[in-house]
Amino acid sequence: MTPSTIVGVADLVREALDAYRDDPASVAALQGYARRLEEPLRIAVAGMVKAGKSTLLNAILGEEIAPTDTAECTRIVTWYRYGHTPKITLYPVTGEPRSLPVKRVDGRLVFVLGDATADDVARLDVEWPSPGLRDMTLIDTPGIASLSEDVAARSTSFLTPEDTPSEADAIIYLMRHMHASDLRFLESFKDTEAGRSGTVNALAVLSRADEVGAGRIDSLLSAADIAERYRRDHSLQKLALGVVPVAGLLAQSARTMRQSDFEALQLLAGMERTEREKLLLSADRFVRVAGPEGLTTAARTALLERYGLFGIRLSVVLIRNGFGEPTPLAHELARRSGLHPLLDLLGRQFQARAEALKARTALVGVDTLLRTSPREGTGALVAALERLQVNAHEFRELRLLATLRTTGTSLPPELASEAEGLIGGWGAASHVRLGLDADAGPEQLAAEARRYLEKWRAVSENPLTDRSALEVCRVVVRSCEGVVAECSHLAAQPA
Ligand SMILES: Nc1nc2c(ncn2[C@@H]2O[C@H](COP(=O)(O)OP(=O)(O)OP(=O)(O)O)[C@@H](O)[C@H]2O)c(=O)[nH]1
Ligand SMILES: [Mg+2]
Repeated sequence: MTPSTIVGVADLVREALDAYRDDPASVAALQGYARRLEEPLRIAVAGMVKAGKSTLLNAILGEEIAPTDTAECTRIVTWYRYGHTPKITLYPVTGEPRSLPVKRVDGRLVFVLGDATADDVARLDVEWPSPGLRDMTLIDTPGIASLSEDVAARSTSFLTPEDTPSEADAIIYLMRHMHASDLRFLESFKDTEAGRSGTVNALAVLSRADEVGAGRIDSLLSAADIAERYRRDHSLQKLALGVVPVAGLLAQSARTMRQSDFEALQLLAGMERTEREKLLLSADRFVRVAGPEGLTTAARTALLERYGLFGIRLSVVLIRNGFGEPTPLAHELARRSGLHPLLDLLGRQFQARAEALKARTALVGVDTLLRTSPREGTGALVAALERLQVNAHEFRELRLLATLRTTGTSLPPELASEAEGLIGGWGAASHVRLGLDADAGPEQLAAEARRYLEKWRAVSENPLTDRSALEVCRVVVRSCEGVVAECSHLAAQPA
């Protein structure tokens, strides 16, 4: 993002602070937007009840901290942000925030609410020294479309509030099947957060992907097929930047594999084949039927909870095929869980354009304030805001991306697809825009960007190009110029 846009947005917030200085509520909101610009990008993990949100959050961080399957705390919006030392703060609906003891059972945090119930808690804030949190704050949210409307309402009012920007800059949305309520939610996230700026800032995850094929060893292949179908589904395409299948439980446990897990899996792999197949026939049998010597019922239950039947079956196959040490096995399981493509998308779609997404949230906030509480003398602010929205190239890219994915353009499909890549639709990094490998050198990048620049200038000057496509051409040309400038600058620097 060009520094001028960030500076422009920060200046705008400052000027608004001055204009509303006698209104404490507006000042607090504006100070919040200003702080958000300085903080890491906020990414919420959302989805229906038991979609696997907390488990996936742990998998992304590579640590089992977020509690899963606990009755009370899954109803509370919980923030995980970077801190040098672990610290938990409870923000009640009314009253002063207070610290909670940092208590962990089996690795996971246990929130000791004391006399308070989930209804009394506005949010929990966990500071944690997890490297993954250095450049993103993750927010675990209660399930939407819960049986309890009250729980669902907490997430919707948090993620898609009526008259303020969303607390999250982007979301990872989990779904086990595509449901009408999933689409409705994504629709409202898009409308609230980005409606006026027309942006897509959600990634969809086909979660608990190992369960798609009832835990069969090819479950993830079936899940990949379904995800591909969703990806091509027009109603989802315009709401999410990508759809990836992830077996979150496997990813979480693989990233936190313990020696005792490995030994238990080794015992299973060493069993006689027919005996093992009988044992691994179903989750129920796995717990009920006696296993190999040394693997108690309690140990089997624990293993099943951590890896699922799919994870156990896959581990056994892998161990039998030569993965004889915990670390390589853990890496292979993580790789097969589908987590890496998600992390890759997170990096390309969210983190690489974090500044633009944060700036946009701030603009939505100031815009809302100016519209809902207009006052004399804010005309200049309105004009400055509009100028930023219209002219800042990052916002033009985000808007065009949404257009290409929704209404489309009059460009031929192959050009539209090329435009989508060049404006950062597959990721904001230069090599991704140009469709080159990550190790492409600056000279190669610059040459390729120049080639695209010339091509798109020609498209825009071609009399056959429809007028309505000219704005697309302008944005693409500007994006190419940006990449040329950046890469030429890099190429000119001593190696
Ligand atoms: N087989 C399988 N089970 C999973 C997976 N992800 C989560 N689970 C299980 O599903 C249950 C719910 O997981 P959570 O991560 O707590 O789901 P959640 O969406 O946070 O649930 P709520 O916060 O209560 O809405 C737990 O028993 C998990 O072990 C997965 O990828 N595969
Ligand atoms: Mg949860």
